Amino acid sequence: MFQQLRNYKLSYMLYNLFKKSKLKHNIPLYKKYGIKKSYFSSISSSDFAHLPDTERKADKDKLTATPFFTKLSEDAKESALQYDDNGYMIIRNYLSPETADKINQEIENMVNDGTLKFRYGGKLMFAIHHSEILKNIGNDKDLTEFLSVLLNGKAKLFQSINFINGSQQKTHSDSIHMTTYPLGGLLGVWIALEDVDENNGALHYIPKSQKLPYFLNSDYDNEGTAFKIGKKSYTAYEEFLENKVKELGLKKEIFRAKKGDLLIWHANILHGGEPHLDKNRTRKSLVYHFFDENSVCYHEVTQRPALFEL
Ligand SMILES: O=C(O)CCC(=O)C(=O)O
Repeated sequence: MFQQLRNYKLSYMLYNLFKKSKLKHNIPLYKKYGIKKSYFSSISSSDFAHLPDTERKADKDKLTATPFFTKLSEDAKESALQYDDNGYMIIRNYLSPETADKINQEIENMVNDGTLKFRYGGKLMFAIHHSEILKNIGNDKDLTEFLSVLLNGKAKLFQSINFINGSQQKTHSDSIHMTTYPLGGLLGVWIALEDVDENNGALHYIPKSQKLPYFLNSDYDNEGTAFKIGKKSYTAYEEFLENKVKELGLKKEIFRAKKGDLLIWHANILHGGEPHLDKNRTRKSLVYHFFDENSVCYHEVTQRPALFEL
């Protein structure tokens, strides 16, 4: 019964209405983009289909002038300069092993005392609301300024996810979960909190796949109707993408990371989690997602506007 109600846009609207203080940031944005909907209504890419899309490119002069960039190693600088082309960049040793250990201890304490609970099959969501250290890393001024240039917008921390084990998530683009108008207004920042390789569920990504179209509801026939959201399961999206990857002959890479290494991914890069083969090892890691404050942010599949908690 509850499951069925969840298919109706009206149920989400009521939920949104209840949370409306976390949606008010959309009022000026809807006005700016001419969206004639209330800010607690359902919203999806079909509401923006008539609008032009703008290509986001990181301004190289601005990027190299950021204090964050100037402090990077030569390898990380090179990686940052290729971000637009590759769809990701890597910074080795971003966090010290001591900081990573401190985070791991805080997460363990919060799991043990019930502050954090595993959701969606192994995700510890929004630890930033309970941990100063995680909040401070994600809100670091130099980092967010740098990310803003990569985004060609204004980066705002939206959420954190901690993992104890590998997510084993199938290849996907974050733009199906955290879509924006204009497209591309999202960044993922992934940090290894211990050494990670192909045996303990490494992160994988497909270089340059951010250049593919943004595959959204209409691409896998899941748009729904005026009253209902699309009824296909998320698995249908994963299968659609798996076929695309095969058809295009795309090759994934695996991020072999040392504790403290960081990878930034583009809103549309295809990525996921490798099988977690060695069950005797954990795979502690952290992801921050940042939205562009000047974009409308929503969940394409359920057509819900994103709630800003911070
Ligand atoms: O860490 C992983 O295994 C994958 C995480 C991921 O795909 C995501 O946060 O979007």
